[in-house]
Amino acid sequence: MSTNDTLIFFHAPHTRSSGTRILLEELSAPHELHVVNMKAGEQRKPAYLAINPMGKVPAIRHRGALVTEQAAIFIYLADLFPQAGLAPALDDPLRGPYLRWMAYYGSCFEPALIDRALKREPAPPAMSPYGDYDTMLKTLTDQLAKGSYLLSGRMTAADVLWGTALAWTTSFKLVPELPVIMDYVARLSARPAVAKVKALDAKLAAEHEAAAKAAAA
Ligand SMILES: N[C@@H](CCC(=O)N[C@@H](CS)C(=O)NCC(=O)O)C(=O)O
Repeated sequence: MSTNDTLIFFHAPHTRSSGTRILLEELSAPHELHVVNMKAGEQRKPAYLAINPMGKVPAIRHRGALVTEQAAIFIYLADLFPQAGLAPALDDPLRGPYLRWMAYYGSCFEPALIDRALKREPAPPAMSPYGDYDTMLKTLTDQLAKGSYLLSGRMTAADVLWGTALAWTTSFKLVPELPVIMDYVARLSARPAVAKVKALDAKLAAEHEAAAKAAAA
């Protein structure tokens, strides 16, 4: 039975929320899964818009509060389960860089990616939140080149975010398959949590596909 303390996770298979699902696995975080069937357009229906007015996943609800935006969700969850060791503590010198790379994802990487995907003329570098695409990417790859993980030797929740994001963005050819990126993606993709979520998501996606076919018949 759900209580105010139940962690509710709103998820659709094969979307950005799959990364959150991987993090929940990595954290061994007990949660209640609420599946949003995007094939049926549930994300734009009143029931889901009442939860997240943006109509987007991932979203979580915990202790009466809604958390959206991957970076915020990742920071929140990794702090909520400190025993998993995926969040540098507040007084850890790595806390600042950890937050930096979480925020970089949403404020630099994603806007750059969407401009590139849509072949849009980017804003002038001084006005753009990410400067220019090449500088944005080089800043990231220079960091990745320093060690196995974003914060060198230590894997954190930021790697779960970036590992999943770079896996789909390289496969969509939005990010070049540079060795430094592909090595990182391979390292993070080899984790058991990723295989587990892949299988769970494949099952969910098949159910949504079958429901869509049945509705159309
Ligand atoms: N800014 C959001 C973006 C989330 C997002 O774009 N989610 C997509 C799935 S990959 C979505 O829910 N799309 C549904 C829609 O807009 O209809 C975040 O970082 O969490």
